[in-house]
Formats: sequence, C-alpha cells, structure tokens
Amino acid sequence: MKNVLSIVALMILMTAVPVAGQDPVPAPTPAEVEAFVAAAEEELLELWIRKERAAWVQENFINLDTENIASLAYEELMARTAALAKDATRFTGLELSYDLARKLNMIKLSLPLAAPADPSKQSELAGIAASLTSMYSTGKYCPQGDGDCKTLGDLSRTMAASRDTTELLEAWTGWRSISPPMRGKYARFAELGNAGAQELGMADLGAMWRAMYDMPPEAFAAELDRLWKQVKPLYEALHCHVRAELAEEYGSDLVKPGEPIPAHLLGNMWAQSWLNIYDLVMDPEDAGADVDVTRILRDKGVTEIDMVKYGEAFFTSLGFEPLPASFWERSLFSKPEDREVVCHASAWDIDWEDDLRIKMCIEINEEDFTTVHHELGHNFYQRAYNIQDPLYRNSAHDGFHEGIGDTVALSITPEYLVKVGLLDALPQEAGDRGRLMRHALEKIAFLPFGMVVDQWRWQVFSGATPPAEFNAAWWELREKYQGVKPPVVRTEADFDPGAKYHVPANTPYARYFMAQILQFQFHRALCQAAEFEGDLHQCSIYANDAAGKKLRDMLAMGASRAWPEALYAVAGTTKMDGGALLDYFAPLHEWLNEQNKDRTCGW
Ligand code: X8Z
Ligand code: ZN
Repeated sequence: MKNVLSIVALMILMTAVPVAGQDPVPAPTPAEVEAFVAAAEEELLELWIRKERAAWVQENFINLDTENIASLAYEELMARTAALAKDATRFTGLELSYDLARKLNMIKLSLPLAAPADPSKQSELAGIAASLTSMYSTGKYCPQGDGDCKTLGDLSRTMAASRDTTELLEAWTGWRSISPPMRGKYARFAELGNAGAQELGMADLGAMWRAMYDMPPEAFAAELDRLWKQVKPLYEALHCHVRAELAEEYGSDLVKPGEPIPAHLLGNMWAQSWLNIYDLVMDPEDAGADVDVTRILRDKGVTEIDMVKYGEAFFTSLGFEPLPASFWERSLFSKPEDREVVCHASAWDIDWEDDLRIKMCIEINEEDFTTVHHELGHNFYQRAYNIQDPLYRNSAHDGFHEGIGDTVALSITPEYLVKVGLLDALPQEAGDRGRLMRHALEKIAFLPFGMVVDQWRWQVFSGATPPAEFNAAWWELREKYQGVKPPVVRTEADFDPGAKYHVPANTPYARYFMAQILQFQFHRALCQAAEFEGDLHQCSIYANDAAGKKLRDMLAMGASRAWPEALYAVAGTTKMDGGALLDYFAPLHEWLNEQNKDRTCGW
C-alpha cells in the first residue's frame, strides 16, 4: 500500500511540475473524479433507457424503420460509452475509493460491444448488429421458395416431437438455411468490434468479455475450464446412456457406438436440451414417480398468462413485491399473428427502475414453464437492485442474472405442485428418478453447449479462427465438448453458429454455463437456510422466509461489490463450484453408471 501511495504521490507531483513554456496540468482531484463519474452515470442512464425503448419497439415490430431507429440509439450509446471510457483513462493511477475505481472500470465494460472512434465505423457496426438480429428473428425455411415457410417455432416443434429421421433432418438443415447470408456480416462485425475493444486497451472483443469478472481475463478462462472438468464425468455418463438408447430407437448404423451422436436426434434444434427425448431414454419401470409438467399444465387448462402468474406467485412467496400493473399491460406473452417479433425469450427493465416486462412466445409445456421462471428471475433481480447507483444496477456477474429464475424453478417439486393446486396428490410410486432424468436432460446436457458458443467466439475474435474456418471450428468444438456431429456434411458455405440466437444477437454465452453451476449452489444454500433435510432434489424453498430473505439481500446488492462477495452472502463461499450440482444429481449419476457398465462410453 505504501508503495502505491508513493507512486501515486510521485505521479501527481510529476504532472504538476511546470515544463518550460507550458502551463502545469494539475492532477485531477478526487472531487473531479467523483463529478465525472456522477455525470457519466446520469448520461449513461438516459442513453440506456433510450436504447432500451428503441430495442423494445424494434423487437416487437420488426421492420426496416424500427431496425433503423434501434440501430441509431445503439450507435449513440456505443459512441458515448467508448468516449467516456477513454476520457476516464485520465484518472488511471490515481488512488481512488473502492466505488470510484469500480465504476470507472465498469463504464468500459458496460456493453458487450465497443465501437471504434471513427463515426462511420460506429454506424456501420450498429447497423450490422441490428440487421443480424432481424435476420435471425425473421428467418424462415421455405422449402418451395416463398410459399409455405416454416418459422423456428414450427421447426422446433418437429425437432421435439418427430421420431422420423427424414423429417428431423429436414427441420435441422432447414433452419440452418437462414444463416449463410450472415457470414460476411459477422466477419465484418468481428473486425469492427475488435477495433473498438482495442481502442479501449483490450486485446480483442473476446478479451473484453472475459474482463467482466473481477479477475484477469486469463484467470476467467481457466475458471470455466476448471468447472467444466468438474462436471464432465456426469455429462459423459448421460451421453453414454442417451447414445445407447438412441441406437435402440434408430439403429446403430445411424447412432454408432463410440462416436459422436448425430445432432438432429436429440429433440432440440441445437442439441442444447434433450428434455424432448425423455421418452426414448427412460423406461417407465425405472422412472418411479415421474411428474410430467407438460401434461399437468395441459390437463389443467393452464394458459400462458397463468404460467406467468404461477411464476410471480413463487417470487411473492419469498417476500418479493408483486409485479407492477404495467408489467401485465406491456409484456408480450404469445406470438402475434400479424407481425414479426423476436420470439427468443427476454426480460426487460425499460426505465432501469420498475417498468419491467417480459417478451416471450410462450408455449404450454415444461420447458417454457421453466423459461417463464427464468425470465421473471431477471425481472425480480432488476427491481431488487434499482436502489443502487446506475452503474451498479446489474447482477454480481452475468451468470448470476441467468441463474436466479432457474434457482427458483428447481423448487418446482411434486410437493410444490400439490401446494399450488397443479397436482391433486403426491404420486404413489417410490423414487423419483424420472424427475431427475428430466432435469439432467435439460441441465446436464446443456453444460458443454454452454462452453462451446463462447469458445468459438473467443477464437473468432482473437483471430485464431479466420472466416475461412468459421464452420469447421464450430463443429470441432461441438464434437469436442458435446460429443455430437452434424447429420450431413457441412462446409464453409454454411454458417451454423449464426443459426443460434446469441451469435447474431451478440449476447455472451459463458453466462449460461455459469448459471447452470451457480443455480445448484444457490439452491443448496437456500435449502440450508430453509433448514431442509433430505435429498437436495426434493427441496423446495417455496414460501420460506429465511431462504427468501437471503435471496432478496443478495439481489439487492446488484453489482455494487465484486461477485465473490455476493456469492459469499448467499452460499458462504467465494468460489463457483460444481459440487452442489453433482450432489443434486448423485442418485441419477449412480444409476447411469450402473446402466453404462457394459457399454463403451466416450467418443
Ligand atoms: O437465452 C436464454 C434465455 C434468455 S436470457 C431464454 N437461454 C439460453 C438459450 O436459450 O440458449 C436460457 C438457457 C440458455
Ligand atoms: Zn436469461
């Protein structure tokens, strides 16, 4: 500390030393830094709100004009953010309070994209960003030209329900017909985004994303590797079992032992959740009490809005205030027939205070019931931290934001369903392997995909993967991490990463991997606070005051402290750890190992 002080004192002295013919430039005072940060926060807040309104309209009414308006708002925000971040370098080396130093750093990292100073490049970059989102969201597969076109929703329903490999293959390749036109734009996007990040002193845009975690970028990459290694044996056990069951269904000519699984057979467009092939991988005799939430919702006649009401009621049972009336008036819950919208689910806080909304094309099924809770988790987090200064109105890190609603959804147990009247009585059968398997197909299957998306983008942004290798690099990673392979030959005429929302939308993805790990840590800690005794997967924190208070306190911290402190507040540890997830799935893991004992696993 002493050294730092003397270096700082020296620097202040040096800047104040008069140079012949020049006026001395006095070092900024702490009061000046404070005034700079306050003004920056005020300005940014206004620009965030303006950009958010424009984006809301664009995503609810996609057309050329709304795209233009949204692009302009984003351009302005990017330009001012970069200018403020550069201006803030004047204060580098000064001894500052914790909050001032933290906020100055946050200005630089407040967006997932940085624009270069050149205004023509700023507008080009904002324009590409807006058009990529629109291309994805209006993308359709039109087998006979323009006539009978299929949306992502249509194709996803085929991926989920069909067991006909010809149909599955057509849906899979059909959706990927939307992304080749994005390829050139994406290459330029990476170039411009990198230039912007470099002007802010980062190695590239990927390094800028990795700098958002209160640790050096390299340490963050190592953290992810560490966590992935921790949970990988469970993924491999699930993969092994699922591959064997798929070989039973489709034959071992198509699903070969010891090889990656063809990606069109897993019930999901990106093979990121395998919930939809539950019936193929779990025999009813092995399942025990299997609670099929999709069937329950449909049998009970639950509507889209009812699903959201159940979600809200869970949060209010934990002591959160109900959602404001404006949430119900302004949200989008169902896919409109008359216009193009971004159907990919999202949560909004338009005024950074309490103008909360979700935008989602809800379908009545278990996956969307979980997603409703996921989105509401964002909204309740947003409102909890609205007491903070603008730069602190964010989650501890982005994995926290993604993990809160999922944590709550882990408490959707059979006991909970009985309590809220969705289930008439607890199932009679012993054991609940079926429910654990459903969760594993959603959450364990997801883990390697959660790694792949940003491993790919980091390589692209660093230049390790040039445009000529975009698609090959994508499939190398998909095979390495997920053990899946494309069902037909792919070439560099394809651009398969562009067929996943977060790539054209430029949403970082490592957050979802971390959320899968963190939600089990949160769940275990909150169940401990609730003094629950028993298997972790049977715990529900519904209506528990102690768990609710713990959760509310952490959410209210926002981004005001480094994330390990927020984690400590809820889980009593400063490290992300896959142990809770392994704990939760331990009974299933054991069963999978038993099933796999005479099988050859791996790929
Ligand atoms: O994008 C989402 C949310 C919105 S933040 C619906 N998720 C990822 C995805 O769909 O790929 C949630 C799980 C992973
Ligand atoms: Zn989310």
